[in-house]
Amino acid sequence: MCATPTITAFERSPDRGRGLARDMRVRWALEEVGQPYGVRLVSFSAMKQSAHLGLHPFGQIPTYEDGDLALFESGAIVFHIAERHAGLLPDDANARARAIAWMFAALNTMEPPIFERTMAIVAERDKTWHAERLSILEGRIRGRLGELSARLGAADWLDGAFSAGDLLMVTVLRRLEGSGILDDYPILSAYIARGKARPAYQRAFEAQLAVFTAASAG
Ligand code: GTB
Repeated sequence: MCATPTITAFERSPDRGRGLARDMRVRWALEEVGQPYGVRLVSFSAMKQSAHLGLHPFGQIPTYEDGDLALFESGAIVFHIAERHAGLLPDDANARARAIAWMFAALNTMEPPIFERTMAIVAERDKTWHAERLSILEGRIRGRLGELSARLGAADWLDGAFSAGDLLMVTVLRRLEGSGILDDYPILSAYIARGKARPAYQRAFEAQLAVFTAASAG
């Protein structure tokens, strides 16, 4: 059994407590496996200073420290948690490999165009080519959502029981909430809702929201 790990999260998340920052997926994984954890909150300036850069070469959150292990990259952290605790990866070797493939699919196939769409909206709105860029990205996203929806079909989860692949996929898809895009993919909307209904998700969500609420009150 591990000592209590410590993760880092935004001192004041720009998402205003909507659970879209990537500490949410780490919190959720820790809640799923029943591992208590501590959180060190970091400001944007602290993230770029040497103490934090020693943990995270790109000066970002989340990080994960457990004894003499320090990790960055939310996917690597979730994988580490899933490997060391029961509940997020199947025991059967082939099923485990497939669940890991879904983790990569979430982060490597689905997340890039979805994240780029957010960046286009946040950072490229004033560009002359903004509308065209957004349309290209949304076309790409819709293509992937259609494929993912077809694969999921009537199943609850991507491959048998809920796994770290589902956990990452739901956090990635959640970034489209409020865009209207998910309205055209009812299978995926229901999938996201199933993920969000999990008690572990709700505990993780409340914990990150409490940080934002406290920061706003202070
Ligand atoms: N690939 C890395 C991982 O998966 O861990 C990416 C980590 C990352 O992008 N971290 C972001 C960060 O630290 C926070 S999650 N940014 C500060 C910086 O780079 O200086 C990305 C994020 C930020 C804000 C919102 N939001 O406001 O909705 C959502 C997600």
